[in-house]
Amino acid sequence: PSFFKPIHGASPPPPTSRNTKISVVGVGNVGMAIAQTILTQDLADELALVDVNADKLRGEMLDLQHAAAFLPRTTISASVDYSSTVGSDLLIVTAGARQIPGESRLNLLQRNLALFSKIIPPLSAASPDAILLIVSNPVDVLTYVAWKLSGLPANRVIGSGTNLDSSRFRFLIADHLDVNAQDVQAYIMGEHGDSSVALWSSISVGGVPILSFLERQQIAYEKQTLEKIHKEVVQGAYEVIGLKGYTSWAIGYSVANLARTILRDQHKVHPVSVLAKGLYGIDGGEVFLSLPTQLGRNGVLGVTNLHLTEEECQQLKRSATTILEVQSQLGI
Ligand code: 6V0
Repeated sequence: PSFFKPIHGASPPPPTSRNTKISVVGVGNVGMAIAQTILTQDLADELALVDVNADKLRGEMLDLQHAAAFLPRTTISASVDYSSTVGSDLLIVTAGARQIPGESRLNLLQRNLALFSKIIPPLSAASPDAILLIVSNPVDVLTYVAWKLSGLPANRVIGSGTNLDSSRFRFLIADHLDVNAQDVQAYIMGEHGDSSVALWSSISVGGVPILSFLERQQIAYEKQTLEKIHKEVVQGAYEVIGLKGYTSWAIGYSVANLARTILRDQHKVHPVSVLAKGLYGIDGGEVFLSLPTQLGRNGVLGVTNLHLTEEECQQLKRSATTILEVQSQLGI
């Protein structure tokens, strides 16, 4: 029974455009931070949560549903079954095995590979038109794995990559110069991890290129300060994990920001992990790493053609080699 009565002479509803549906796989710290940011920012009509832990999953779903009176209207569902994700526009994967003390990164990766071979095929089969966004670590290798397992075209498989690292970078530069982080244009490229590359040559604040400004003003080129800032970016995640056990809020905002650009077709540039073969001189094989990428409703629309210094180019190639070495040990 309808709660509302139709008014006199009302016409039948027009053919509606479909609801926007986002699925989040893995409702741990990261998945839930992403889910709640998506809800508060009104990015989806439907939110489907998936995890293997049925009790935690139902608990998280109810907890979010109970906020309905304070949030934009979103239908929230939760299931251990991937069929609940059918027809998604965006699939976000945060499921991952945690490192056991003493376990090598490679062993952890092997376990995550086994996990992904269970998760990705049913996900992409239920939503063959979706954009697949990988967050689980090591994100670059797992994005490559997800691309292979999903059968989706490369433009529709993206890793959250250095979108978060770049935000940490912008925050630290802004803090150092006492400006707003949103006015700082600065990118971290390459691997989301130890071999990431800070693009000092292209940093600008409010349209002013920083390095040439400092040189023109004959302010001492603070190379050590710059290197310290990059180190802090790389150490950032370890520091937060050391202090609170995991990272969640910044990755939640970072991924919601990507969701907005993709679903609202914003054509914005984000440093995210994409198939980099043939770009920026990366020619060693099929590798996903972060490049400044224009994103929209069709996923990757293109990669920007930034001018890199010779040193930055070499660092980026080294980052690609690091990822490819790990990939070659996987046997896929
Ligand atoms: P967590 O809190 O352990 O959550 C992982 C969740 O995955 C748990 O709820 C599990 O039950 C669930 N899970 C395990 N197996 C499956 C499966 N087969 N299907 C569905 N769900 C499953 O981890 P947390 O949320 O802290 O981190 C998740 C992942 O995100 C890890 O790999 C992190 O390293 C990674 N991060 C990536 C970042 C990035 O910038 N790319 C940033 C932060 C964390």
